[in-house]
Amino acid sequence: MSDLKQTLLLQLADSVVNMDEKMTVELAQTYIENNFNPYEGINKGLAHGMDRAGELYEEEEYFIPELLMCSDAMYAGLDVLRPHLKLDKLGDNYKVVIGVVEGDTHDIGKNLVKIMLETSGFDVVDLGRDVPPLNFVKKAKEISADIIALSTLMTTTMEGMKAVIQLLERDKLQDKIKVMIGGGPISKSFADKIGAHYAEDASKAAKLAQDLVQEAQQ
Ligand code: B12
Repeated sequence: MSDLKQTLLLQLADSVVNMDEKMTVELAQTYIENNFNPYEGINKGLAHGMDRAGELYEEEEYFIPELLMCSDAMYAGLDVLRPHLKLDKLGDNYKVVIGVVEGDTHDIGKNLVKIMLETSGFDVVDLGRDVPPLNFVKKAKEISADIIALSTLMTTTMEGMKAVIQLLERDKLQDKIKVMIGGGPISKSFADKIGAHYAEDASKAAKLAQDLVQEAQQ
């Protein structure tokens, strides 16, 4: 990786951590003017900055207002990088229903996963956050979705993911509609336990979704 790119990625992350919206926008513009890869700008720059802000929250250096200003900076940077993401064509119109499970309002990670899925060619219906299990299944049936993507950042709301799978099983749809899950407390072993698929970050989520729809075709 070139030194300039490496430096800009670090500065992008720093500007998110420093809650500096204006600087984040300027750096994102410089990054794009140099023709660097926007995916990496998002994942290794902006999202990495948000991860570091999360660590500061855990260390009680940052509190809720700081985190919200960090996320404003991240979203401002996303507005610059996002139009430069190349749209992949998957061929068929594969559909994903995405949302944050009931009881949880953390949606930064979900929004990043959504962007990566859209740029991978999926049609994504976003149900937002604090979504009851039944709503995922209803919407997935209504649009004949291939995948339901569930996000949660809290241990207390993980069970909502299992509830979605149980509803699919009730309707005998578990083979037709794949469920992928992610978020801070989620692990592969939890996913295996409830019969879901797992990816740890937004770019891996997009790759997983592509694998799932291709598998279903074979
Ligand atoms: C930012 C943040 C907030 C923001 C949320 C803003 C927003 N609109 O999202 C604010 C300040 C509002 C907030 C509020 C609260 N928070 Co908070 N918050 C965080 C924090 C610091 C960072 C989360 C984040 O955005 N990370 C950055 C993103 C990019 O990462 P990510 O979400 O993990 O997503 C990535 C992957 O996980 C994955 N992924 C995510 N979703 C999905 C989905 C799929 C399908 C896949 C495949 C992958 C995937 O891809 C993403 C991108 O790479 C975390 C701590 C932490 N370090 O995680 C606490 C944390 C999640 N919060 C916590 C708590 C307790 C709360 C509150 C209850 C606090 C309170 N007392 O009011 C409230 C929640 C109220 C509610 N019911 O929802 C706890 C949860 C503890 C638990 N029980 O597990 C944490 C862990 C902090 C802590 N250690 O105490 N919070």
